[in-house]
Amino acid sequence: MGDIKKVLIANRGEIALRILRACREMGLKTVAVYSQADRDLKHVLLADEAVCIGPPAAAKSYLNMAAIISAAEITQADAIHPGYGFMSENADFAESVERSGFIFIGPRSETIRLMGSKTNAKAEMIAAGVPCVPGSDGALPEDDQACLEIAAKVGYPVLIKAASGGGGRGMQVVRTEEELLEKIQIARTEALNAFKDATVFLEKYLETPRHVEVQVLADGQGNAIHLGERDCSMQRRNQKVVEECTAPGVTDEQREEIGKLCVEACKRINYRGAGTFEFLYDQGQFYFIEMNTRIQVEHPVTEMVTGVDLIREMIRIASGKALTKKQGNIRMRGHAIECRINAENPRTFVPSPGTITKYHAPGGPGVRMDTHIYTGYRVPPHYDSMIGKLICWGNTRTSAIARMQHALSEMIIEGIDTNINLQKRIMADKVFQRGEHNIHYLADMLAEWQTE
Ligand code: MV4
Repeated sequence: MGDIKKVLIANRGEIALRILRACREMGLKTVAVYSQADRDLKHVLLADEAVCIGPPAAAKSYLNMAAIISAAEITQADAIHPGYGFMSENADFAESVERSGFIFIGPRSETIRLMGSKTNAKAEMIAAGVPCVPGSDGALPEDDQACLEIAAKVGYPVLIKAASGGGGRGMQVVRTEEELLEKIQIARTEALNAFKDATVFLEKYLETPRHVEVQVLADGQGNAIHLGERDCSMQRRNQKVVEECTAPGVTDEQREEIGKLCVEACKRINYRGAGTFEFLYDQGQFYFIEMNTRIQVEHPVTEMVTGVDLIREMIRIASGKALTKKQGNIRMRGHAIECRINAENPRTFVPSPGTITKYHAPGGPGVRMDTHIYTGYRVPPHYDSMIGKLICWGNTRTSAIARMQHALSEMIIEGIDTNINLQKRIMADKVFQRGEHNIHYLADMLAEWQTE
């Protein structure tokens, strides 16, 4: 592992700007790579160097490994930060980056590959003592009778998942024995089409869990710490809408217990970088589902509560430095909430690209707006509709919500449709305010609003 003097940012939008800012604070040079649709991105204008890597379609630019590695060669970058999405969890990309002589700011490619297999990831967690959802403990066999026996033992309802899946695609809920075998077939076909791998496994289906995830940092030199948990239950169609740190109802004792287990798991797989352990949280119990080996969209809420700059830590770790922070240095202070700001139609949720004719940022104490937008910026139609994240901190969850409500009403975005009103309604919702929502709540709430 060598020195890092120049970082290539292999991403776009707010996270590219976030990474650029961290680099500047660390005295590192930056290289922006951008598609033809992204010449006017804020971080492209601010970077020391910028390289166009291809046409607007992500497949031909931000997902083009050769173009990105060539840009690193031309600019003599030392390291590549993948951000989230795009190539951030592509083990082949991480491997190519390192084989080309650059530092991948993230885990070793073998770790990304290991966690990409949900069955292998679960086996590691079980070995490390991390609680998992009861299930088939590995791939379902071909034999029908064996599958029926496994499901009967786990108990209905069960959920069939793709081993190479993740993020919720291609799952099948099975409520009775009669439908098990056909649903396994459907799941296998979908998994093969979506992930080129027909391997599926089975778990007990939890009906109304919350989504709680634990943030970790590890240096690949035997040191690992956790930075508490986030609740990401307010979501629609597997897209998170609101996230918060800490999770309502999780006690300091529970945090310490689950955090310790995640740290153990990191040490077991010799994890390196920032990572997230995803759990379903049901009746006060944690059940591991998958591990994300990248920085996540919602990382700022953890930063606001712990005071740790996660992007900075990722870069430090990638340059071979050992973790300086010990678990005892990490204190959870207050509460932070993030509202994702999307350019979308408020009724249909269809993306709403176009020119932002007016932008006024919210501000004040405990208010952080992570965004690349500005007045006159044109939101291109080719990418994700998220254009920013509003993060508010407070001493208590109640004061964080109040601050968020004021910040949302202060923010002005004109020229495109946004979900700001949806966020205002969520913040004013009594069930959310009590912290009693689960992963199905937003869909139910939206259905009710439709009929009002
Ligand atoms: C589950 C589940 C219920 N029971 N597993 C969806 C995304 C993928 N990461 C795992 N997912 C789920 N796994 C069992 N055994 C419910 C979901 C789920 C979900 C989880 C987290 C956040 C949002 C979700 C939305 C629908 C379903």
